[in-house]
Amino acid sequence: MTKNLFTLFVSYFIFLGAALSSEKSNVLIFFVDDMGWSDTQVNGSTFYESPAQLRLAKEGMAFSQAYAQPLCSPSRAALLSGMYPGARLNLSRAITGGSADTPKLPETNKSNKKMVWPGSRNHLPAEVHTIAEALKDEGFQTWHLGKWHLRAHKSTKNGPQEHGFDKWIGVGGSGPGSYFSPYRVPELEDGEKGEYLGERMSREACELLEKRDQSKPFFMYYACFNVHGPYMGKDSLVKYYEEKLKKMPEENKQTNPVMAAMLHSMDNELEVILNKLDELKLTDNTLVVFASDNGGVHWEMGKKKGHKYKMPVTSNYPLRGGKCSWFEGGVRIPMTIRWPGNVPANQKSNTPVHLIDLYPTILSAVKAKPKTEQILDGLDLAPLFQNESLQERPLFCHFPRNLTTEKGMSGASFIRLGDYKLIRMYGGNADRSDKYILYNVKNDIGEADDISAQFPEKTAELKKKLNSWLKETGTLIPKPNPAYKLPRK
Ligand SMILES: [Ca+2]
Repeated sequence: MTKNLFTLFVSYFIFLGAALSSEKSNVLIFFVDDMGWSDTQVNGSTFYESPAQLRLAKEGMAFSQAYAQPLCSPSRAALLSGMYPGARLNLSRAITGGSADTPKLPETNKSNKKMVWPGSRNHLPAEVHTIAEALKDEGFQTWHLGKWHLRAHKSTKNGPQEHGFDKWIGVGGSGPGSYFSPYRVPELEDGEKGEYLGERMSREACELLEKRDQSKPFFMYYACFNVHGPYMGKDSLVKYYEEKLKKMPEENKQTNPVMAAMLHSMDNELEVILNKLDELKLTDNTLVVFASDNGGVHWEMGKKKGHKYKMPVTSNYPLRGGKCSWFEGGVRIPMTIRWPGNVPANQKSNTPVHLIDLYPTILSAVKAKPKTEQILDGLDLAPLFQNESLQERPLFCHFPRNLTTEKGMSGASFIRLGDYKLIRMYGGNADRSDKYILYNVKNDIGEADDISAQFPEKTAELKKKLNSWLKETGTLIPKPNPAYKLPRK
């Protein structure tokens, strides 16, 4: 009898152990659109209010040097594929009607153009094994909500359903038609007139969580519509920030009440979802990632489009540039990971990391492996969660387009290694050869001083590394336009 009881006892623990070890963490990625690194209290904003992000940072690890691509589509491709999309997939720009099925480098350009720029892909190729597919293979239920922006303009192919998602609610392109119903978002039913998009999407997320199949873990990719244009905030919030602005000290550089209202609403969406995880007792077993897809919009929102204020959308200060640029203001993003019991609480990591790291990090978190031959450009961030250092590696960006957000700057590729960032600006010299610029982003976060002449060895070392990477990936590289004619004087 005693022996039988003992056997029963042991079997129970073996069973329990097996059940626990086979229980995989859920994964939730809350991915904001166009939110700058400085657009949060976590990184020091005093005008914008972000209590849910502060909570997440307090309960997890906030990254002070996380990188994305400079635009929506390539960042979404980086996140879902785990690869550098500009170099590996020639998907380097936001998908528009002008993007191509198979991008090429044209032979020539118009005679008034100095350079020939490569095309950019208009979809996430079907052969990419996305993180959603990888998690589906591991038995996850997989949901996409919100903005997709990874299929050709007006196409219904290459949507979430072809990239591993079981369910999708909204498959948005660049931005919603409106933040108040009717929304004009593909595959999202309109709500009652005037319903607010952020509230609707977070409610949909909560319903998915409530109605989930409890026998399976879930992967929720919440691709938030906020805070991309059109710039529309809830009236009560806009009024609140208009009043708050009057009391802000002189040195405050973020002055747009509409953006403040949109960021506030986005933080509410996060709060609603985090509260639902609490209520359903899912918090302890869910890895939550909060991140943005590119820097803040630092140019003016004109009044002509119905925007309330003629002023910059946000300020990325102390960073230079913003969305659509390779300066830190365009590519450095807020990012936090919370995973109770696995990621230490209330930690800040200054290690440079990238959206491409999320794929291997999530795979390792759910004890899965990539496919043989699968290219993953990032690293598993697990050592950082153990307070160990991550192996030093270069981070890259390939952004070959004619850039217009800052005068005198053109499309470029860059490498970030240690404290240094070397940029190869295509056609950046007077003779249309490529110009190399070096910044120490630790000492000079605003990228004001090109130190390439002072540090020729560092410049040469990084130049070599950057150019071998570009060669290795076989990507399309801009070239001087053979048809270019100097304008007549
Ligand atoms: Ca974006």
